[in-house]
Amino acid sequence: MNKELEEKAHWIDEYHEGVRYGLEGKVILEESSPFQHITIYESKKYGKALLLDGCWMTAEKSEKCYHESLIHPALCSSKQINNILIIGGGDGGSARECLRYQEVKSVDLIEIDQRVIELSKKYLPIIGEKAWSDARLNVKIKNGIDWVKNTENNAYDVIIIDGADPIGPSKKLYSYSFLKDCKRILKPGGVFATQSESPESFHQIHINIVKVLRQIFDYADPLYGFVSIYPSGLWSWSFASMEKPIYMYPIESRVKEIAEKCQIWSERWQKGAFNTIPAFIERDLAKND
Ligand code: SPD
Repeated sequence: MNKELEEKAHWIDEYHEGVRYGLEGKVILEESSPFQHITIYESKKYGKALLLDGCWMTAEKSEKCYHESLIHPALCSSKQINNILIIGGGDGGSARECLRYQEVKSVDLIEIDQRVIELSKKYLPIIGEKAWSDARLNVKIKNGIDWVKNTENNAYDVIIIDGADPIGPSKKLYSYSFLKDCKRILKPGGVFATQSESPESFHQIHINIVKVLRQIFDYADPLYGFVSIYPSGLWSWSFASMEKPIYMYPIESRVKEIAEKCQIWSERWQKGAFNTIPAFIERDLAKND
């Protein structure tokens, strides 16, 4: 951190149910878009960071924990990975991870808030990296719910939901009707993936997401990892498919292509991450309600 920043250092906290999750640093920019309040922050420990409506979304030095965990279990296992849909993901990190695969022919990134993309490109270019100039990436500034509703059946090999928390504008990204539409537009042999909150800080929301996925798809399972800047640090991502839980079984050629480039994800890590389900979560998921 430079001297000027050192002098002005203060804290930003995400508040959640009587707990604060904070980083020391300095606000670089704050503005309100038509959709949300956006903050760009320079933190002492994790580098530049993005907050939406006061919640941590990403930071330069912790984003790999999130993006690798969301993308690689899906892309390593889907039968085909020609066409990928990302809903949200305006910082570019999910697109970057998808585009590491040679087999990927197109990635449609549907982000509702143009300012998130503009500010991420300007202040967090290290996250989107070369994805922004990759000819396979199609960015559309649109509402993801409408996009999915208006897409024909069996359109995508992999669907990734990289949304904000299910409060406010992103709530519908976790609803039964939206997720049912996602299944409709997923090709047979495809994999669906979504961030699914912290089993500790957002316990009931996490349970609800996995249960809704299990109502819609034949198989759905959460995987657990860490994102230090998020509430509790413990985070989850959930994967769903039809006929077999194929997301559990990475395809060897893809593992070979990708593993060396990853900081967190590996075949071994993924196996453990699906298995570190806390006992009380397993019990809660088994309950009928
Ligand atoms: N509390 C954070 C929930 C996850 C939000 N998505 C992060 C976007 C990173 N591309």
